[in-house]
Amino acid sequence: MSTLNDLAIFGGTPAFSEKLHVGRPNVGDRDRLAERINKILDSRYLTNGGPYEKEFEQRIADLTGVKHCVAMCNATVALEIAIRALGMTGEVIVPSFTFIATAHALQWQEITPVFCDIDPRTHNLDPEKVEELITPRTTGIIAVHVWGHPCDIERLSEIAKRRNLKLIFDSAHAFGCSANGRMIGGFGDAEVFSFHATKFLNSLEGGAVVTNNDELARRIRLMKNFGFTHYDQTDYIGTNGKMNEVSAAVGITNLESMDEFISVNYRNYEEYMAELSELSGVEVVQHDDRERCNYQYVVLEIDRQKAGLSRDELLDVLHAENILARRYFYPGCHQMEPYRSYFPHAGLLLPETERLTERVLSLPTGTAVGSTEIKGICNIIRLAINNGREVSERLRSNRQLSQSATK
Ligand code: T4K
Repeated sequence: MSTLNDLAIFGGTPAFSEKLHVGRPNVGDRDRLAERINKILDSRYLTNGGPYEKEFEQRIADLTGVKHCVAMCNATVALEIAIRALGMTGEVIVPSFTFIATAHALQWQEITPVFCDIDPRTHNLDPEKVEELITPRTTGIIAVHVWGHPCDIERLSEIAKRRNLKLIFDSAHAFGCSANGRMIGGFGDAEVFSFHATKFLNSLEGGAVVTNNDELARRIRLMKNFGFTHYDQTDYIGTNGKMNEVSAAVGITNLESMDEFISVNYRNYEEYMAELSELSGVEVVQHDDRERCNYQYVVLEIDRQKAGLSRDELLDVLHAENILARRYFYPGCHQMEPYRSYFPHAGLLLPETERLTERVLSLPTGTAVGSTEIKGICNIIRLAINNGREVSERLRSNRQLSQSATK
């Protein structure tokens, strides 16, 4: 591929015959998994606190160095339960630059998510802005370790303590990552991991709350099982947040391949860095090599001025080649319903979020992607960016032509 006419968006053949996805699941040893699934079927113990669920919880607790791990059916329900168990009410401060589940877990319980801006260098909550948003109705903060990069845990913890607020970390991206050398999982009142198919470690669907607080762990454990304290007795409201045995078996099996997943992700990330770091207008978001990281996300920031074309134009170019890059996270939560209608002016307080959501692009990585694919993806990005203004111009005139054809 060497000229713009070779690009699929301008009539060329797509570079990949099969679609390349962001979020293709990492799959561990199939034989081990099959053995475990057979054991589950033989035992006829499929869910409700089975042996694999318990083993998975213990392994996560050991790996993160946290006292309690409560496995759940997914991270959204885990967040909802942690929020309720901590007694959050009224208003809770969250980033808008996150997956919508962080905000929905609050609104679902009629708690108002108050969207806070981020630090453009880290993409995480800006503690100074958090402090400005605290009102008498505020009961907590939910911070997100975006891309597995730790938030400013120290300052957020200090604010939470001083202002008497609960603090949860949404660590959906951060399993296997560290902050100042300590594994993520033991910070704040509780942290929540996601083991969804697209995550670094998957259990098909799954999540967990981890905490060092004994009483909180006890409450969360009851809440995920309808609040049952004994046969035929509930002490308070609960829901169904349980992880089934097959999910736990997948989680355990994948844990055994964790080092391999990290090394593949790291190799991919290094390769993207080497291929793209010199390109004007493209910045590969860097992971901090001093911390442990799962390297699950390869994220670009596209500077429209320098690149000559916008993030969305580059996205169109890539999609035409069957490279299904994703705009994580676009738009900000405050731009999605119902928040958009509830808080139509929220954007005024979120300038960094609004700027970043227009620039970010996640690229395919993980065990389904190798060097050949990365080279192919980067060749296309280079061709498009090196001719940014011309690509942008041609896309604009193509859009105009198709608009006038439909009139
Ligand atoms: N907090 C944060 C910060 C999060 O990022 C998330 C989830 C949560 C909380 C909530 O966690 P969970 O309740 O899900 O445990 C995807 C994931 O579904 C979602 O889990 C994730 N964040 C988010 C960042 O990405 P979508 O709607 O973009 O997923 P979807 O279906 O478009 O899949 C993404 C790509 O992955 C597709 O192009 C295809 C590929 N894929 C997906 C699945 C499910 C596969 O190749 N195989 C698969 O099985 O949200």
